[in-house]
Amino acid sequence: MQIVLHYTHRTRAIRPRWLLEELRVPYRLELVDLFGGGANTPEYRRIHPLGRVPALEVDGRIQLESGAMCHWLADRFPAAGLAPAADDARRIAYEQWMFFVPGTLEPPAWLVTLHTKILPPAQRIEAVVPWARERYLEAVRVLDNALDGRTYLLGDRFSAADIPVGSTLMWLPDALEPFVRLRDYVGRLRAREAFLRAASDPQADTGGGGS
Ligand SMILES: N[C@@H](CCC(=O)N[C@@H](CS)C(=O)NCC(=O)O)C(=O)O
Repeated sequence: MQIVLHYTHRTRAIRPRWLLEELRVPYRLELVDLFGGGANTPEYRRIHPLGRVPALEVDGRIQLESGAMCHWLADRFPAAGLAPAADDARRIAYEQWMFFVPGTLEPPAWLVTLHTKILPPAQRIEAVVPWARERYLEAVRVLDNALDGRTYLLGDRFSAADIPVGSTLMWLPDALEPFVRLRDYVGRLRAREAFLRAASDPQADTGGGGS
């Protein structure tokens, strides 16, 4: 099986890269110069019609959406034990957390990031920020409660659901200040060898942690 990940460092593309590192399956990174306009070429738009990253290519078939990539890859390589089987009782929570990220956690986190860091100052709408931060914190509280007595979202074992959840929590570290359980959880995720490999800059001579 040939797996190619169209990748830009320090983007959501870390999610499938992290999962591939957890799985230890061979793959190739195809670097996309997103911030230099490299995703906005006709060639790249044939891969990702929106000109975004990541895009996953498996034997020539393309998949978009980082969450779908985590979901599919974990099911495709069951021996790694990163996704409970459909008849496993933990699958119910697993599906929930996988969809919680694009549906509930990420939208307000993205609004805060957009209107504080990404958009040019003239385009930012300040009034959006406290509202979005409160919505985000509501979702964060749900996760904090879910981790009561658990090492990872599903219990003692790391699963693929920890990747989209954990990588999104890393966007706004200050928001986690009051949540000791979540801070410890993110610390555990950051210390994983697969995360450190996935967070290393593929263009640097030596690796290093990032988000
Ligand atoms: N829901 C998509 C979001 C993809 C996305 O927006 N990626 C960002 C990088 S984190 C991007 O390529 N942005 C470029 C743009 O919006 O033009 C996913 O999770 O894969």
